[in-house]
Amino acid sequence: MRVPEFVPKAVCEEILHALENAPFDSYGRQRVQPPVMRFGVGVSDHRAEGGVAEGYWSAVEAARRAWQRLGLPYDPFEECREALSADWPGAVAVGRRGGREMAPGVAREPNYGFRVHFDDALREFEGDLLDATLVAQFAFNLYLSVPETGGETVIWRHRWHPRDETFRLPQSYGYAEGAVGDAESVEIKPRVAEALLLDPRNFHAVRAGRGARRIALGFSMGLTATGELLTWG
Ligand SMILES: O=C(O)CCC(=O)C(=O)O
Ligand SMILES: [Fe+2]
Repeated sequence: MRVPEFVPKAVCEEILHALENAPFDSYGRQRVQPPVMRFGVGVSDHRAEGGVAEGYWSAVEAARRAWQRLGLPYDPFEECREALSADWPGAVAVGRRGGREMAPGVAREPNYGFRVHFDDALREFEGDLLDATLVAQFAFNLYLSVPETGGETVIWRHRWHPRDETFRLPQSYGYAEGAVGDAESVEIKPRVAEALLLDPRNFHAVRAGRGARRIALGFSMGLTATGELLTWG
């Protein structure tokens, strides 16, 4: 689903301006190659024995303070949740695990792209990641800055199958392009202020871009068995 001007362009510009000089870190350099920069915390970097490492919670707290230091007069992730609420009859809230609120999301900068991969909380974690049963998942992206050339998001009509593991790149989150073979695909050239919601179980990738930074606010979303939309980073 593509939603043009999901939040007003001026709001996107303001968030981008606040992030322009912010200290981005990189995702784990072994797992994520080519490197992707991020501001904020994502739970995928804090997996331990099928669960969530204790260090995630201190990283969530540190990220909350880092976002506050940007001095924006609102919480950008709350703006996104409010915009989602406008079209959703149930609650839209940050998910909890063991009663503790997860990270609200992350600003990601995959200037060199993301490899072919999928995201699925049900496969990545043992049992329920959140204090809820998820019946569907989405990946949410709100684009703040996009490259002049490249930077496309590609989504394939292909979901994980055990034989895909022969294409797994060693130590990486990603797969060689052969995993998707000649599956049907759609290529999206993101626009500023546009939101993209995709089913992250479909294999997807981001192509390298040139000419400008590719910065998006991103979070995972789950639809619960009781009709709530829960978000996490
Ligand atoms: O940046 C994008 O367009 C997609 C990034 C991605 O892999 C995701 O949202 O799961
Ligand atoms: Fe992804």
